[in-house]
Amino acid sequence: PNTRLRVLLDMDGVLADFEGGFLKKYRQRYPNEPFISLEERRGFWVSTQYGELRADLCDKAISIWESKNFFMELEPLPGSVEAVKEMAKMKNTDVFICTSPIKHYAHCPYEKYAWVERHLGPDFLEKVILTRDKTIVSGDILVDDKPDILGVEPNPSWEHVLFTACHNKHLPVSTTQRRLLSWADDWRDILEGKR
Ligand code: BVP
Repeated sequence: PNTRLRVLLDMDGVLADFEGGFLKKYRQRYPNEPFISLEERRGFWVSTQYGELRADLCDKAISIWESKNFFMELEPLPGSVEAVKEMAKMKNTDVFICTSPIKHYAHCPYEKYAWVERHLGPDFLEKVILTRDKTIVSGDILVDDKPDILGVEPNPSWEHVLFTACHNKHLPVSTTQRRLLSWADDWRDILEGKR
């Protein structure tokens, strides 16, 4: 029997502040356009909500995360770097970063590796999984802020723990899906419960 616990951690919205980084750069680049505050964010897709605000704002939003240095310059979310480092040192625990790059590949994949090296150290580059389909990756837990994680595998091996973000905090609490409210929440207890 495998006694080790395998934890998969999403990057954007769990380790790196995608929403905060997006809003800051969107407002800098488009100071005269309307924007959606983090309090008003609803739904996972930023581009969809901007497109609903005004049709042309969908492409303006996309232009932000397709720009060079967007992913590289994201700030770590509070406590994320410390939590990952502590988790990776825990006995019988394997931690991987499981993240979906955007399809505009000019900068994003490179910058995701650079972010990991900078904030978590070069040894962590071994732990990066870039995939557009997380259901085919096996693990015990996937911590992710996206409410619906779908792909070709109908029964993924992991339990999805929903990481609270501005866009998902209003969703009704599911009876089946557990939440991690932030990195100050009891992630250690969630891990222990899966062993
Ligand atoms: O790399 C992120 C940004 C991008 O999707 C990826 C989500 O990856 P995970 O967090 O699931 O690993 N992204 C793209 C859009 C719109 C594209 Br059109 C968006 O609105 N929000 C978003 O996060």
